[in-house]
Amino acid sequence: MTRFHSLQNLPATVAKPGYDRDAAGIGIVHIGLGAFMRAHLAVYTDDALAAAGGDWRITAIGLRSRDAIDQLNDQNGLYTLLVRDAETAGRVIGSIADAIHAPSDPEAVLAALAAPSTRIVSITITEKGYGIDPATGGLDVNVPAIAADLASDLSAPQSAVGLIVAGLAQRRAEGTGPFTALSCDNLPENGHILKRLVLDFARRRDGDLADWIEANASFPATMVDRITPPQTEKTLADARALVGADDRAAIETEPFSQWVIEDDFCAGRPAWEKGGAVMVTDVRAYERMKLVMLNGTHSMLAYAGHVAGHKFVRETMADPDLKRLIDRHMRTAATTLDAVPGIDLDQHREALLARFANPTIDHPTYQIAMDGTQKMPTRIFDATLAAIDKGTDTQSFAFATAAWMAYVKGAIDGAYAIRDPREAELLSVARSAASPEALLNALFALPGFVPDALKSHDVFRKTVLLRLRVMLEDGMRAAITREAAAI
Ligand code: CS2
Repeated sequence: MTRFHSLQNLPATVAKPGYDRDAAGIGIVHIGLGAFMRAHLAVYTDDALAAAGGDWRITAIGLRSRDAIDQLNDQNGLYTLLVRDAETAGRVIGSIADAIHAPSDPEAVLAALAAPSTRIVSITITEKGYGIDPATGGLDVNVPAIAADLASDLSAPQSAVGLIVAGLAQRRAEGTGPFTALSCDNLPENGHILKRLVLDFARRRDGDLADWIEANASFPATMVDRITPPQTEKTLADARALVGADDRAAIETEPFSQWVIEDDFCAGRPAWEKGGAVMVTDVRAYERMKLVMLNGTHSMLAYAGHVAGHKFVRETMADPDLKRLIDRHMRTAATTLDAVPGIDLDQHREALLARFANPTIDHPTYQIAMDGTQKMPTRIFDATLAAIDKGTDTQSFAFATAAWMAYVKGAIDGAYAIRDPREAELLSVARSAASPEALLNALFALPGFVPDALKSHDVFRKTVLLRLRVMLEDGMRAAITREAAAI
């Protein structure tokens, strides 16, 4: 079968980009070439180009493996997006022009960041890619890529923050205007966090540069949402069947998609609202809703589900007891929220339950379980503190916290790897814990992890310990059944 690389000879059933790719210039540099970006930002941009034109095609930058980069470049940036529902629909996305592997071609990366045509630098690097110091919220100078960049001449930055500062420094030196740095990751006030880290990094090197960035560049916050499982052999086989060629960059996703964006762009932006994006002045309510109702529930079901033997999210929804806990978690999370403009939280919960149950999506619980030390604070602990403040129920947050601890214990017993940037620390503090209480104390004591107000909250600790004891002594299955029976 020929390799997929052009829009010619595509079956009529496959939607194509609605614009002339060659006529549209590049205006976005995107750091982090994962499946999520290809199912989200690249699709909104494809729609914006079709509806309103402009030079907004994307140069993608990969910081780690070069696989996705080679796959895309061998296909002129084209790839198939499979949308999984009762029927699987296929669409070819044309918004990515090319891709660069930063470790092997730093000059090309800096040239792209400094190019006057580049007006937006967007990023999807997951929570751990930002180099946030969990204790201060500032830059973590102990993160190897950050430390290396701070000590270097920035000719080959390894971190996203380093790349953004290097690009802005070169633009300032060359008299080119700033770009907008656009965070598209699951962090509360993600753009504002990015701004803080970029200014922290720049100020450590050049105070004038930091002042220039603060005065000229913009860092809007965004809420991003689309469940995007990893590419599998089935993804590739279905894409081949749909486009009639060998597409190695195909990805799959769900029909639902949401993007709420703080409309603060210092050098213009694509008409993303033509693709359904919502432009607002304040994203915080939407972000909080997303982080605690979707991502928080994901973390709870991922730890309980993975330890109980459920491979995919849809399987946790087919488990009647766990489904009750999932519904409860969303309801509990919703009680911690203030009103979200235009959103009925009950309808939102119903829609989330349907998305999680989508029988055509193989979203691994083990994938969601990754990076717990980066996810639990914003998804579970912040919500717990909000519930305590509001005097609402925290049982589900206690269950989620205990489930994460049971997941860590399972890794100590060798069942699987934890997959967490603080894995070594977790294993060393937890390995010697001889009882559920000792394990809880050791994990609660992890520096910069559990907020102090929660660490010292005896009632919450007790409710976590009660559940952890059942999980470790009777097993996760028994814990899920007992918890569901008590609702
Ligand atoms: C998931 C998210 O892996 C995870 O942590 O909770 O990737 C989630 O699927 C997306 O945020 C959905 O928009």
